[in-house]
Amino acid sequence: MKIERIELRKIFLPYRKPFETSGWIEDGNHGIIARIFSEGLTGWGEGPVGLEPWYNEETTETAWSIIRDFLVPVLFKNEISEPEEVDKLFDPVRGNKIAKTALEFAVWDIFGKAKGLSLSMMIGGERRRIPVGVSIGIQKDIGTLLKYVESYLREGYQRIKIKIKPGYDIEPVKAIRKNFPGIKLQVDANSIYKLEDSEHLRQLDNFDLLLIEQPLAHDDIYQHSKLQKKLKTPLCLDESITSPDLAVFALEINACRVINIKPSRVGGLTAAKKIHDICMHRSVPVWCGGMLETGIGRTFNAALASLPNFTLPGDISANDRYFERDIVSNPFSLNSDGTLTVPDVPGCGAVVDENYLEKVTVQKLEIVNK
Ligand code: OSB
Ligand code: MG
Repeated sequence: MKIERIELRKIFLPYRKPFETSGWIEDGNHGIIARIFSEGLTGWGEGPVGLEPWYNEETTETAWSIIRDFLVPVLFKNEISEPEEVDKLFDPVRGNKIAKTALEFAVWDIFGKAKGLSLSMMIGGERRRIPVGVSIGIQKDIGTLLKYVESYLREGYQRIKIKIKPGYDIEPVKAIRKNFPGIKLQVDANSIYKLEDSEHLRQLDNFDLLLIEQPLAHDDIYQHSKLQKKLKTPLCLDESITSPDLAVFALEINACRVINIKPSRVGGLTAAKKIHDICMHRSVPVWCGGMLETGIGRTFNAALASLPNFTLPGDISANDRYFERDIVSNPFSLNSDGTLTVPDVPGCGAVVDENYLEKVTVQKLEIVNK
């Protein structure tokens, strides 16, 4: 397949309420939506990049220029016969995984449509429904947090993840455990702690957490292995695992016992599936994280989570948990058993509301393959 034309958009889609982590606050999705055209078909992709480099090194501006100046030319130059080839074609461009994801996703979508296969079928997914939870940002006080936990549990979500930071970690966890003793609960620190905080973090062992996500530096693996030795609770890496090779490294040195796989953090579905396979082979459970994606990116995460080793509930909530109005007209809704249904139509399954997409577009660029 030869890509004939690519349309890029920067968007701003506001969240229902700002999302706060240990290190930053996000007011909405400032990501990049890519659309590719070939042989009368169209493929959609999303690079859920932040406006500022607080999660990883990328920003909306850097992703935009990397896509425009380096990744689009690669797609235009090469005839693609399978979507798995894109990961390798992009390899000479170092890092910039979220930028790569925007186009990699779009290629998967267009191939799915061309072959008449859903993404889940193309990658070997087995589950029709995937278990899901909610990631709750830092709240102004524990009372407010408990209200959110209560309402998400009432909606039927299978597990709760809360963001933690120094001064807002042991107490919120203790309060949730006291009020909701049996629930599946986990925490995410987004790299705010140091190895010297081991004794402090050890208190979390008292609350039967599923896991502690990314307590130490975003690019560290070794110190996590030291911390894991001191804790009973499994560590789970997010930020640190940017490639299949780093997943192998982390598991070899016991830096974690669980991996959060986000396709956008590793450059797309091909690398994400590789990490899934590596973990399955070693009997290490995985779950699908999220980057507060629009309804486009969310379909790719859901397809990934239909693979057999995604045994823990993912951060793939219904669209209305994030947005008042999404840019798709077929949002996910939560099934009564706390699952989402994996799309089973050709491609990613997102039906884009093009009028609304136009309204939330901040900048648009069309590039033709001449
Ligand atoms: O660390 O998992 C994270 C959102 C933005 C950036 C990083 C993270 C998150 C989340 C929310 O935790 C996941 C979601 O619901 O999409
Ligand atoms: Mg995380």
